[in-house]
Amino acid sequence: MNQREKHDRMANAIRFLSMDAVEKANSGHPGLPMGAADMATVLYTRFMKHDPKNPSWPDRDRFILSAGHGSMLLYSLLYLTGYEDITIDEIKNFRQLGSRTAGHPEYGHAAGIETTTGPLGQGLANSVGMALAERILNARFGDALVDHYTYVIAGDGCLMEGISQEAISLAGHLKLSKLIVLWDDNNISIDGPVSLADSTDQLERFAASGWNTMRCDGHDPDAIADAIELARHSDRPTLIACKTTIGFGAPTKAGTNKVHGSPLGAEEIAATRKTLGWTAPAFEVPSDILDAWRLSGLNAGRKRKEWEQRLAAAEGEIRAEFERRMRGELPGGLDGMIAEYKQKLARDRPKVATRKSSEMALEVINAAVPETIGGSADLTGSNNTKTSQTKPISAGNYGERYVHYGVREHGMAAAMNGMALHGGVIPYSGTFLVFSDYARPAMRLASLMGIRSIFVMTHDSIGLGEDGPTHQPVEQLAALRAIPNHTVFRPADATEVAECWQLALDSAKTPSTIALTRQNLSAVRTEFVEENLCAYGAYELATANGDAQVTIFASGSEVEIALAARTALQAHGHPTRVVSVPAFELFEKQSDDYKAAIIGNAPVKIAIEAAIRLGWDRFIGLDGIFIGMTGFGASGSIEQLYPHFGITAEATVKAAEARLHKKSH
Ligand SMILES: Cc1ncc(C[n+]2csc(CCOP(=O)(O)OP(=O)(O)O)c2C)c(N)n1
Repeated sequence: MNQREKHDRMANAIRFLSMDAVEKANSGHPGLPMGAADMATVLYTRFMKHDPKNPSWPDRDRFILSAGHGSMLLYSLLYLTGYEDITIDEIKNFRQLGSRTAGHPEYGHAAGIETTTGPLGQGLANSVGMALAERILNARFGDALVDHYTYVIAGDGCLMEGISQEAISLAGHLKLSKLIVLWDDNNISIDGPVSLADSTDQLERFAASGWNTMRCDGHDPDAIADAIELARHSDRPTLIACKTTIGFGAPTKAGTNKVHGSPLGAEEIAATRKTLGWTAPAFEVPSDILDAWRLSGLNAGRKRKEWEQRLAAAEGEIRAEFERRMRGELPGGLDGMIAEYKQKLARDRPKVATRKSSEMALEVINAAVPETIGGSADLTGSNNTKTSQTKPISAGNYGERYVHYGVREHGMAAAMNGMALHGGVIPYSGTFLVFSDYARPAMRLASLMGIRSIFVMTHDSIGLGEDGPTHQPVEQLAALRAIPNHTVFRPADATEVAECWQLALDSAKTPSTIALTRQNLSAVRTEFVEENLCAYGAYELATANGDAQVTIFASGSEVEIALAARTALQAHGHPTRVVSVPAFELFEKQSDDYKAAIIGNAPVKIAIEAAIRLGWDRFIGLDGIFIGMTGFGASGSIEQLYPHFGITAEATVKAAEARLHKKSH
């Protein structure tokens, strides 16, 4: 068998595993794996630095199948190269409940799945963060420990998605030259030919965004290899347009949308076996071909051994720091520094916006935690995400700690996810809370994957004032609270901000949103308590001077309104307690007894949040009083807006007393 025949048979192993698995599952996408099999075979057998036996080795090349619907391509590669997580039984159980081989690649299901893909374009945007994290760690730890490529296979769909432009323009700007994207240029998407909906010259577009671009025949292994080799030496990220035929080998369906997302059917599969000269039954890979694949995995693994020697030879402190960062463990000193900082806050009681107190907390954190990488989507001065330790990262200068993401919220959030997935860095970055809508698909994926991306969302209510309703979030808090495995923090003062940051950093498997104000807030936590009270999600901030007639629950900027209302109500003879609610999700994790005690049984329950009611019934019940927003905000000063929308201590007192009056009659 000559080299070309061997390549063809190795690629055909991917094709048949994929079409047979889709056929058995009776659902899935055979077209992409069949079309991209040659690209993937060249990449994995000639270039990929990976070790199937030690799959999470930190300096492995990252491979991202951005076109996640082609998941059988990835599963086939992992099985063939010898990843233990993906056995032939897993391939046979493709798409079945409980299998590792889910419909789309799910991060955490199996080693070798570097990120969850499926929403098109996300993987491509993650890859930018991975390639950036690689450069950041390389600048810190040197070529001996960190020096790898990030490879992507993207489809037409990934390139049509808007997020792709944010991703590629950021990558081009930062000259992430170790990022190599293989575009499965097959002219077909679901509705039919791509020409139905798009006539972009993709190479021109990428070139205009600062990329190196090439074309090749995506079924010619040597042409693909030559292109990848050139790309590896480029000073810019590279797009290789690999011209392919979707469903390559299927005699009647190849090259059409019929092969995109449904099983080929027994007849077409039999005909494909004939066309490609494949005699092995379903799920059997001829032993010489499986051996060749396994050998490629073994050979690739040698690079890991060399790397381990370099790590062993590294200076003890550097090695320990590298290993700590890659484990995702925070440095030991942080908790002590936060406790000390909280003591200072209890003394100073600063009256500042929580966005400002976030900056103050970050000043402490960034000094103690060298792996935090800050940023903003062009709102640095508003988000207060930059501290004295963080200088801008730029092309060729990756040793710094601040990313100017540009006006690219979605690309930013997805790149942050890529950084978190890469490991060794902890990304946090900001925009206005209302624009979380622009970042939300990536925020949702951070939650689904269970990774530590920290989203700083400032200007968190009508309190931002004059910019008006386009900029004033009303439903965003509820919308973010609706995402499973996502903690939405809304701290009320500088102490709560410090505690929320500590919780966000400690939470390695849950992403966080920290909602912060533009306006100044008084300190509501005036005594030093070492314990992190925000960890309870909701806690009693002020007790009632007697059997509580009223409980007021509030978050963030509305806590001080709640406290003022309490003072007035108590002066009128109505014992009132105030519960601060910095994080709904953490409250739900407490014991039933704790939750019952916090909710309490005051006859009147009120919640105050300058946002919609959704979610607050959990605290106040269906008949509780909600002081907040019922529609969009308005342009005006904060002094006008809060009274205009009835979010004041006076309105709270009035509503409480009216209800108490009614109850006593
Ligand atoms: C954000 C998003 N929108 C829509 C889809 C549904 N979808 C899955 S694949 C696909 C077409 C993709 O075409 P292409 O990338 O060319 O893949 P190919 O047909 O070559 O397999 C669409 C619209 C999706 N997965 N993600």
